[in-house]
Amino acid sequence: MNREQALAIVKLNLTDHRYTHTLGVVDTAVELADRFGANREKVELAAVFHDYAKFRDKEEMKRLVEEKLSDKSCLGFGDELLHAPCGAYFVEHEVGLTDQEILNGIRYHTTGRPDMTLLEKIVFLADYIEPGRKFKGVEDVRKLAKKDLDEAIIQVLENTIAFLMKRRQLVFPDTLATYNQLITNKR
Ligand code: DGI
Ligand code: FE
Ligand code: FE
Ligand code: FE
Repeated sequence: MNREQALAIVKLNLTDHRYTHTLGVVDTAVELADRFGANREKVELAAVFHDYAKFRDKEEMKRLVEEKLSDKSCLGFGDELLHAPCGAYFVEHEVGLTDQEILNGIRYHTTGRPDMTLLEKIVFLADYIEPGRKFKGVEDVRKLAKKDLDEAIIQVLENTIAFLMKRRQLVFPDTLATYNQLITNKR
């Protein structure tokens, strides 16, 4: 499947705003792939499909996790987490992509996980720094992403965890575990 075919499929599933975000993630992810030496075609497809399930019915996704996914850990930490693992499932079973590296890029794009692959790191980071993002502190992360992938991801995790805690929202354990691992690796 090429970029145009993939984009045509996701466009049907997203709002205009979310589609524009997706185009930004694709461009940013491909740029990061070239900078850090990842497989361009795989990164591109993972980026195109990363938010495929963003607008699926939340109750339908919870049922899907309960009935079809072996990893149910996302349940109970906020409905925003559902679209990542469910997106990977839908992209495999509705779109027909079977490449596990690509599917894992979709699956872990919201929370990260310890031992992320290069592709997973790139999709995770591109989602945060694509040109349409206006988060406080995003410009600092964009600068870090020019030279050090892990430092940039540590900063995304710090910002996201602080954002969640400010709002008294639950922090997914693997998000913290990702942070802890990257900090440990730096020492
Ligand atoms: O889908 P996007 O908006 O492009 O971005 P995303 O997939 O990174 O989702 C962002 C949302 O996910 C945002 O509302 C914060 C939430 N989120 C990210 N990490 C965690 C989290 N929510 C919880 N409860 N725990 C997390 O660790
Ligand atoms: Fe997302
Ligand atoms: Fe994200
Ligand atoms: Fe996104």
